[in-house]
Amino acid sequence: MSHNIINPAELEKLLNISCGLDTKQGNPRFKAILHRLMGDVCRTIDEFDITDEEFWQAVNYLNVLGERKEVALLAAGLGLEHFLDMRADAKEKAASLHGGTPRTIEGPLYVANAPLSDKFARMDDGKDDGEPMWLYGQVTDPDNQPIAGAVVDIWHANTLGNYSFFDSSQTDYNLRRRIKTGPDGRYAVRSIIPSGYGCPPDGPTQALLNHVGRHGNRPAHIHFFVSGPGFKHLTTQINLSGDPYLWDDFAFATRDELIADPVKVTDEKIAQQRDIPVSHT
Ligand code: MBD
Ligand code: FE
Repeated sequence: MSHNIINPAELEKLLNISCGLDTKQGNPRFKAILHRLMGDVCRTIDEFDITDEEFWQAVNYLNVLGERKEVALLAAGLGLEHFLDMRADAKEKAASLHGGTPRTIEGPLYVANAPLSDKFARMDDGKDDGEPMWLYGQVTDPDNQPIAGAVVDIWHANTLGNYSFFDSSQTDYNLRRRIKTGPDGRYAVRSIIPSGYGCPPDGPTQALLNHVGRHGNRPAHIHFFVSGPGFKHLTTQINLSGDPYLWDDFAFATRDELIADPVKVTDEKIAQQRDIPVSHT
């Protein structure tokens, strides 16, 4: 590493003009943030003596990242999306507002307006012969009282780890459903057990991960948005236990409280004991 060769005052002069600090025009918050970021970029270029070739490589990388629509994927892989969760958790803790199911990242693969149904939904289109999976849940308020009419928006990957709309081989909204809770706050879905996700191997996110010696895999997981009238929106996931990437998620989304341990139901009696509505198909 070399030392900085640029005089800080000269850098400041440039940044003041390039970030509009010398004018009253523009948005003050935006200008302050841009000024901070640009200062950090310039000092990094100077400190590491970044070559022109490296600079243009970075420019090209950002163009490819946009072309491939992988900006949000890289943000997840660099832990930036998890960092936003860390901050939201810290703010809630400071305000003594913690409790309930913890949040975790949304990721880049949500699609709005999935089919909406009451109390139960079948999520898979029947074309993937993955292992059938039933999910049961109850939406409650902080005092554990059921919330009727809450909307649970669920999305997950197929047995190849791919999501509908990002995989032309799947039907629209396959494995994406919104379910409204009943009077007891409960909902249920039938779907198939998802596989873990891997970053596109030929994409710019995986290329960056390779440069830092990391993989781009996520454990098998199921995404949830939960919203109820008058309640704060929850973004969360469950991760399936037993997955080799459970605690090695490239997007840092696993949390102790969000691990689901699937029970294999092979026996009608067990189904009855657990009150599993096997007649729901
Ligand atoms: C996913 O399925 C995902 O949930 C995240 C966070 C990143 C990439 C793919
Ligand atoms: Fe996902």
